Formats: sequence, C-alpha cells, structure tokens
Amino acid sequence: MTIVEGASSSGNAPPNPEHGDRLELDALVVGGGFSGCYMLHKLRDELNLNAKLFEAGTALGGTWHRNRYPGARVDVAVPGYEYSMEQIWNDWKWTEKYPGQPELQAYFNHVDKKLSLSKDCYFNTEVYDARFDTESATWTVSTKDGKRARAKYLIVAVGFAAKQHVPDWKGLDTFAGDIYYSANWPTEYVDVRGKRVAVIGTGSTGIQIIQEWAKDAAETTVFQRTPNTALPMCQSLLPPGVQEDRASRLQIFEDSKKTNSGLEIWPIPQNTMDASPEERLAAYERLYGGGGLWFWNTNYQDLLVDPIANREAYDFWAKKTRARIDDPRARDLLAPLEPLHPFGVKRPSLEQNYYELFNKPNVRLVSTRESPIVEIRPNGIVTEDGQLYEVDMIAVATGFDVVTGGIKNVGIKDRYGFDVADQWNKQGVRTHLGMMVSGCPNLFMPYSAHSPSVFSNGPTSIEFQVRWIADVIRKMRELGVRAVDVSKESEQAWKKEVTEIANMTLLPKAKSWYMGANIPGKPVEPLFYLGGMILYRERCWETSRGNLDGLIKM
Ligand code: N01
Repeated sequence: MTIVEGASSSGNAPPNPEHGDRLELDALVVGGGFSGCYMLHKLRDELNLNAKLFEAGTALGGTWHRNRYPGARVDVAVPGYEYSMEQIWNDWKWTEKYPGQPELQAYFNHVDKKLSLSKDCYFNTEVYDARFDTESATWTVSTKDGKRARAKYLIVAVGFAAKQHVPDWKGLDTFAGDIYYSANWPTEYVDVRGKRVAVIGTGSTGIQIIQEWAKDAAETTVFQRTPNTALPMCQSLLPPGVQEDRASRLQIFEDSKKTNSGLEIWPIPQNTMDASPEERLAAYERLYGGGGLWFWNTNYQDLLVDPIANREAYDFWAKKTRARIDDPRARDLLAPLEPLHPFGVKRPSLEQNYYELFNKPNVRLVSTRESPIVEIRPNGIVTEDGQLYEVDMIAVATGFDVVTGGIKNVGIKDRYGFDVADQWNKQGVRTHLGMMVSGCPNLFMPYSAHSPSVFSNGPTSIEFQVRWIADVIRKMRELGVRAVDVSKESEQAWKKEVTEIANMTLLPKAKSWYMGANIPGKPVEPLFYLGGMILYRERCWETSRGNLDGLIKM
C-alpha cells in the first residue's frame, strides 16, 4: 500500500510498515551504532526532518551490540571514547578505563533514553535493497521482513565491521559440538567449564575470547595464522575526579578536534633514529609501560613510514613479549625474532594476560601458517598435516569483510541500477570523501571506507562526519536543491589521494583487512584515509563550501 506523506492507512495514525504500509520519510538511517544514533538525532531534532532508523539487531549499539562475545571491550580509553554532547555525559559515569561490552551496551541504553531514539527506530529490520529513483529523487528501501520506506536522504551507517568473515572450511556444518561466531554471540552465558575449546583467529576478538575461555576451560587450543603484536592494556578503574571535572572533560573534546587521530594525542615529533639509543629506550619504555595503544599511535613520527624505525620498535616489542613466554616454540610463534610484517601495519590488540596463558599446561598453540585448517569434523578440527584436534566447542574469530561486506548486505543500487558493492568488489572501492558515491544522489555513509574511521577515535570522527552530512542537507534545503551527487572525477581524485598517502606508509606491506587482503578475491587496496583528521576536515569543507560548490546539484 502506498501512503502519501502525512497521511496513513488508518485515519491519523502514522503509517505502519509492520502492516505493509510504506513509510514516506525525509530521511532514513540504516544502522543503530555510534554514527546511526547521532545521525538520527541530528536529522530529527536539529533539522526537524521526518527521520527513522532501521536496525537489523534488537537494540542500539551497532558493533557493541553484536560483538557480545566473552571479554569484548574497547581498546580506546574513556572518557574520550564517547559522544561529546554534554546532555549525555553529564550524568554518565564509566567504571573502567577500557569498558567492556556490557558497559558499552548500557551506555547506548543511556544515550537512547537521553535522546529518545528508540521511538523512531525499527529493530529486527534488515535492509537488503536500496534503489534511487531519479524522477522523484527518492530512495526506496526494502527490508527482509517486508517493510518498505521511501526517503529523500539515505544514510547508510553500518560501520566497517557489519559482516563477519567465516572461511569456507569443509565440514563446518558437521561439527557435533557447539560453534560460536564472535559477531553473533548468544545472549546467554556460554559455560566452558570442563570443556575442550578451540579459538580460531588471533585478532583483537580472538585474543579477548582466549583470555576469557582459558580461565575456565579444561583445555584451550588456539589456532594462530599470523602472530598479533599485542600490547599490554593496563586496565584500571577510572580514578575519582577524571570524569567529574566538567572543565577538563570539555577540554578533552576540544583538544580531540585539533589532532589527526581524534584523540588528545600526538606522535613524538622526531624520527626514531634521530633519538639517542638511551632516549629511544626511555621513550619505548614509557609508551609500552603506559599501556593501551600508545606504543602504536604515539610512537616516533616515522614508525609507520620508515622500515628501519619500524624494526627498532618491533625488536623492542619482541624482547618484552618473548620474556613472558616460557616455551621456546610458543615464544617463536607468538613473538618471532624476525617479524612477519612491519609493526603496527596490522592493528595491534590490547591484551591483559594473553602471553602468560601459553605457560599453562592446558593451553596449546597451533600454527595454521605451518599447517592450515583443512576440515572441520564432528569431533574436531583437522589441519593440512593430518592432525585432528579433538574439541567440544569452537569460537570462530576470523575477522570481517570490512566495509564492502556491510554495504553489500544493504544492496545499494546506483541510479543506473548497478549494485555498488558488486562494482567495488570488481573494480575497487570508489567514493568521494568516503561518504558519497557517484551515481547515488543523497546517499551518505559515515564511518566507512576512504575516511579516517578506523585510524581515528570513532566517536570524534563520526561526530564530524555526521555534522558535515547534516550541514549538506541543511544547505540543500535552504538552496531548494532536491538532490546532490558527486562526479566520477571527484571520486577518482579522492581515490588517488587515499592511495598516494597509503603508499607513503608501510601499510601495503602486510596482508591486512586495512588493505582488504583478508578476504579471498577482494581487491587489495588501501581502504582507509591516512591523511589524518585535520586534512580530512579541510577536504570535506572544500567540497561543501559556498553553495555546495564541490557537489553536482540535480
Ligand atoms: O579480526 P581480525 P578481529 N584460518 O581480522 C585469522 C576491531 N575490534 O575481529 O592475521 C586461520 O583482526 C586472521 O589471521 P591473519 C579492531 O579494529 C576491536 O579480531 O589474517 N586463521 C586473524 O588472526 C580489530 O582490529 C576490538 O593471518 C584465519 C583473525 O583470524 C577489528 O575489529 C575488539 C583465517 C582475524 O582477525 C577486527 O578484529 C574486537 C583462516 N582461514 C574487534 N582467516 C576492541 O576494541 C582469518 N584468520 C578491543
């Protein structure tokens, strides 16, 4: 049934898509994580638009709602990893420096209450198709449960990790025990006491699950392909005073807007080898000992650019890490003397007692680099050398089809009918500023590819992108512009900038998800903007300057 704006199928009641009505909206937001929630608030409460949000899950929180595996916690410290809106933080108290998933979920519930978001959200609503009609300049969006919506502006806010990657192992569905996927973990407690468990994958997710499961399981087998250059988290309770002082909390947000990372931090403004060996060691000790990602994101300025500088940092890390592992074989597998790739070109995880776990007699390490997994059988996991590892439970933590996977699920078709993700999978990602796609007018994508996203503090860069999108929409309405698009030339220029900056770094030297290299068949290319938030902001304002001078007005 088609409903015209402002009317409904039953008198004055709003259209109800649960009953087959089509929602007629100004704006539709897809995804209820950090960017989707803020976007809905901006569009609805500041631009006074008729805006709704579709979320595939059962609650707000996005990645923090889906990734509820044991031990899940953020690797950016609070306060700082949160919205800067005072109405949200003025009566919210974090307990730990690196909050766990339950606390992050509670935070989203708090945000929901403060901004009254849920009343305009449809949960369990998974979008599978979105297409633009040039004549009406609207997007029509369809969901798996039969809802349909038409909107002038479509904001796809599904983040970078909306689609888990599960390798195509033979026999996966024959496993007789319990198998758990990190990004779709059950809400009920999973009891591993007395069980033989396996964890496949040693990214941030795998390490966090291993640390929890190895506490209680009878036997833990870890399947590692590439060693993680994990850094000590140094978790702590937030000391009193950190959050209570209004002026210093405001200052955190002010300072974070002036840096490249969106955190109030800068790398050491010196090249590694220009420091004396004593100075360098002191700096490394300070960064490593301070915990968190400091050894990665506030190291010497040439860490991710100069191979010699990088090796110096790796050697320091390896020495520290090797000293924590008793068994010589485990030591060589977990922290080899010869690095498999430069330090930090794959994201280091934060760990609490990860390396010491391998000193326990009931924790074993299997190198799938030496002998890959070839089959899952009812009673366990088989590697290429014919070895069967008998287990009762498996946790799969093999990462994500970053960006493209989530966009693929939404099924975005450009105005010529081509599927955007299909084109990206064939020819590589094409965007302008990581937020717009040529041929997709009025489509905006915060925290996606080609933007600083995963190389910045999420909430800071999301707030910037959402404000920019809202500003473009506000200007469109003031100017009476129905739709804006970007040119192919703008896309090409942006891709060139993304690629040239990445090629100045050591990032292309590893097979990482930053480069799309973790998914078989996916084009290997830089997926994120490494120019930093300062330059990124400038580029965005250049595009929307004047009367939206950098955009095509339709
Ligand atoms: O995914 P990953 P993740 N056989 O891609 C291995 C964020 N995050 O979910 O390195 C065997 O990093 C793969 O091996 P390799 C954070 O940004 C944040 O852990 O490709 N192994 C790797 O070890 C993070 O960086 C937090 O050789 C296979 C692992 O699986 C990002 O999400 C918490 C395999 C995948 O690691 C992704 O993290 C969680 C195969 N066929 C996530 N295929 C925090 O804030 C893949 N692997 C703390």
